[in-house]
Amino acid sequence: MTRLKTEDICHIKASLEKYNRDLIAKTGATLGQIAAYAAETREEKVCRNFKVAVIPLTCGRGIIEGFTQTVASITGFLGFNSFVTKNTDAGGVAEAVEKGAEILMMADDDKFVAINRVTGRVSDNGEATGRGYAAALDLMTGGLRNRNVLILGAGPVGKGAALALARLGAKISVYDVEPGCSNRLAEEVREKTGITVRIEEKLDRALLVNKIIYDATPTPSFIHKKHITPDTFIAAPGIPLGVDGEALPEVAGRLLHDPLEIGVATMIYDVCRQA
Ligand code: 2YG
Repeated sequence: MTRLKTEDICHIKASLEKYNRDLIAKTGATLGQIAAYAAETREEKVCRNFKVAVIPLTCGRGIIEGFTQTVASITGFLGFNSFVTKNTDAGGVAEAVEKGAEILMMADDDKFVAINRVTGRVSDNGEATGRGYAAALDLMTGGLRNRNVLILGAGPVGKGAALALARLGAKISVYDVEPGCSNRLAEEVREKTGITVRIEEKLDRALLVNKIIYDATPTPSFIHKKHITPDTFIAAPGIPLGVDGEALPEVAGRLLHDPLEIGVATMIYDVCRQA
């Protein structure tokens, strides 16, 4: 999973209203409705009484300036009472509990999690992002049942996507630069859902044949104008964007891409939905 940079996220807080209107235009649903769909619940069944604490973690490569504030702005936008702890690490966890936060959110270099202290529910950003984008793609395309979807990238997000897309009834192909990763993803999807995933070995052919593309790779600018038709839809949770500058105007109205919003929204709905 790519490490975010401050410049990837510093615009988010000020543009959440516009981002939400853009989501409605593309999918017919708000950020909250997409997250509710992904968390298999409904907006009205999500308990907003929970207080959310976002805790900065200094381990590994350390703090990303603006990261915890941006996460808190997204959960705040969705109606949750949210704050960033003044303390970091263990002190931040203690402060969160002392201030009565039921939901703790924190990220080190490998994992970004949401924890509901009361119910014990945990949500992982990679899996939640995969599922959140699958839900948004289902809404944007008018329904993925029996539709071919090409997943690019068989990592945590691609796997979360594959499991969610299988549950939505899509016919899934997967391409990864490491064929072994594609095989492992296909194996796990078959074990968990019984669905067979097609393995694509030629990227260019796969991009020319498939109209619904799920880009879960950390690779920039490999989807070109020749791969885009008026029927092309792209879900691209990965940073940087796989669609190159020439292709972008051709698909902009049918492209879902954000550095944090859909993943964070799905995480908080995962851990706050009522049973
Ligand atoms: O607390 C902090 O500021 C830092 N410890 C946060 C570090 C986050 C590192 N992880 C990433 O940048 C991404 N994996 C986050 C999720 C990306 C969403 N697709």
